[in-house]
Amino acid sequence: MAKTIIVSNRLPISLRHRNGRFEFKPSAGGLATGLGSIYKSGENIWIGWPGNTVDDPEQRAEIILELHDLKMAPVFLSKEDVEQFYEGFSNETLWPAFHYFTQYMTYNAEHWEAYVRVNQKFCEAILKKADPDDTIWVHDYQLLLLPQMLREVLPNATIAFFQHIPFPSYEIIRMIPWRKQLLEGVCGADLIGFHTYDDMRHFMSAVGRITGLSSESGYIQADNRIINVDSFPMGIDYDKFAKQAKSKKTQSIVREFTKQVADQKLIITIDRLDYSKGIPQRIHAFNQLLKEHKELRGKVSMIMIVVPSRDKVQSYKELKEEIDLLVGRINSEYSTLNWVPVHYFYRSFPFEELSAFYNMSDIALVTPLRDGMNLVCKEYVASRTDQTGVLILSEMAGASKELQDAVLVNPNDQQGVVDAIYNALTMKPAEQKARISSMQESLKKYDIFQWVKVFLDRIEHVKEKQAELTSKDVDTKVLNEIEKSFKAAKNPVLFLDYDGTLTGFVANPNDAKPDAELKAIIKGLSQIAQVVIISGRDKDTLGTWFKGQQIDMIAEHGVWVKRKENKGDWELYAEVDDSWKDDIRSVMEYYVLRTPGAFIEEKHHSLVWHYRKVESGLGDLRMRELFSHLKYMARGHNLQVLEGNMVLEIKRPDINKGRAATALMKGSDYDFILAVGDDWTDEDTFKVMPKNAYTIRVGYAYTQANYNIKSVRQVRNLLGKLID
Ligand code: GDG
Repeated sequence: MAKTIIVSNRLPISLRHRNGRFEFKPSAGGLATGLGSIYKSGENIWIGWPGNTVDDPEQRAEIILELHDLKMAPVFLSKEDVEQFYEGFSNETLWPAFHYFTQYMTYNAEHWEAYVRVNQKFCEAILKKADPDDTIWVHDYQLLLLPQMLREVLPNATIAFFQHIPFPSYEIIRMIPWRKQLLEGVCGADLIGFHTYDDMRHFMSAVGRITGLSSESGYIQADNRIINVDSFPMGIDYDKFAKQAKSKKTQSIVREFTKQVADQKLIITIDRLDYSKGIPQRIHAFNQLLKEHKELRGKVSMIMIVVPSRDKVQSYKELKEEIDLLVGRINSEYSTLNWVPVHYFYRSFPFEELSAFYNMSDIALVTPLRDGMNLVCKEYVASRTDQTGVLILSEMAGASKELQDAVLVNPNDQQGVVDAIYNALTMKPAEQKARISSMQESLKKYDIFQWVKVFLDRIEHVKEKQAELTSKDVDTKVLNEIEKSFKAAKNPVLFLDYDGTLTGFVANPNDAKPDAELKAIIKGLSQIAQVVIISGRDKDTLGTWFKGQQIDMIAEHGVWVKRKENKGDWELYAEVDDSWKDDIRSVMEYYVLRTPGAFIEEKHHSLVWHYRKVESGLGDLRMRELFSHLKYMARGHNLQVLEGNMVLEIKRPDINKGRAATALMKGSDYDFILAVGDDWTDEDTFKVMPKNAYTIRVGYAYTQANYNIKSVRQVRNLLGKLID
């Protein structure tokens, strides 16, 4: 049976040296709990770094055995790997970039090489355990290259990726010299998840701009499959926090702690040591509060827990020094014999004590400058057994998108934070309860278990969608069948769209003229079958490009036709009334003036607004504006507005390729029909084809056609095979 493999940089345990021996300490983190039911069942396994370097082969063997019993497998990293891959590229390049701290980014080629090397190490460790149809769920920014590395060896595996930290704007991603490799690495996955919609939007935009892959409504179209990108806001183990807060143990700690702080109001802050968490800014705001509101001195204090982290990285060392200094300054300025403004702890606490801190604090001040999600704020809400308390939450944390009942602040707006704390201190209990209980409802529903379930269900959904598409793939079997039935036919006809089908897209439509290979294919086919080029192009262009070829041509989606037997001119296939054009053209011209790179193409029966050469993003924006403008006008003129590949076209609704193809086939008895096209205009052709026709859509989009084919190259190969 196929199994599930969880992969993350760190295993959900810590390996510690103690008196020459190793000890494992399990991690009680949210992710480890949420995934517990997954990796502990059946043959499933969690692969990752145990968090310490082990050089002795005997010790390694021992660790492998012990971890095996815990359903884990280690990836051993050398001291150099840790310095260059983990502290280096992961934490000095990617972490600051992804949190918008570009001033801390380093661009070190050696670190990059180590990143590639260690991702490869992970890949090898996984390959030792994985079977071709397993599901592999990769976590976080340390392993961005891994999905593609795995895909190359296990093309049919189910690979998913979730990023726990933010994904920044393209403007930041483009600064990284290895951006393309990183994005291509992630795109090896079938499902890519982020905490918020903004993260996913940024990712899709970066992929489009940097790798050139196109995407629509959360689906990226890769070469031979679709990739789903979606947002999955991670939850916490709600019941665990709610239960712990009520437990005897925690309540006795609460009593003991509160005795020591008397009846002061308490503000809790808990973070890993990190510049993204906005710790100094928070101390400044608290300092300002005490300065502005003298009456609060002696009555409110802040409990500040900073969990040691990455203290070997220079920027973290400096941050620690800055925090020490600021806490020293505020405490020395305001403390009295029975009151200190900031109770500062640079260490972590056991779970029961953490729970007590949440439970006894009147306010949680969670003000990161950037945070993928932030679980501390959710844990605070879950620990409020009597539903009082106020959560002050930064707009820059992913959690703020869900927790709209928190008091939301911009962490850079010091006065805003000061005012928020003041308001929180004076907030009426009824309002506190209304806010906390509404947040509790939502956190209960979307807890970590629900998150895991939704993510895993989505993986299945993507695989089903992919399967639907690949079942329609023109594979060798289908190819042989088409060839065989073509060769047996006495009266075959081929309807071939031009742009995107016989030739690729280029920035200037006039540069897409047929090359020597294509001309030879068309010539070869025309000697053994009836060939119909069916295109949206204007008749003059088609006429020039295929001059001398023994083929039929349908131009402008069916307005004009040129039959090979009537050697002469083009015939009008549809009556054309173009009195509407002047009005529409003037509107389109206005959008050309506002959009550098856009231009209008005039066809006999339609006007086309092209934006392929417009700055990406701007083109889309203007197209949407023009679309709604034209839709409004179209009603008056009885016209149809259609969105194509980087174009917006407005035309008469009764003219389409389907109608033209039907007219052309009338009276003939074809015993083989092939229709190939790549966009919505070709769907009209596919729709009217008889049941026994072979209809093929280029690219992996949903279609009425019977088959999908990967690319123009493949179309040419198919046609070439028919001539052989
Ligand atoms: C990354 C992303 C995203 C803290 N102090 C103690 C303690 N903790 C626990 C908290 C909480 C966890 O650490 C911190 O989680 P956060 O989510 O707040 O932050 P990161 O570590 O930066 O996590 C973040 C997360 O991944 C998940 O996707 O939310 O945005 O940066 O669970 O409870 N636990 C104990 N004692 C402590 O003193 N026992």
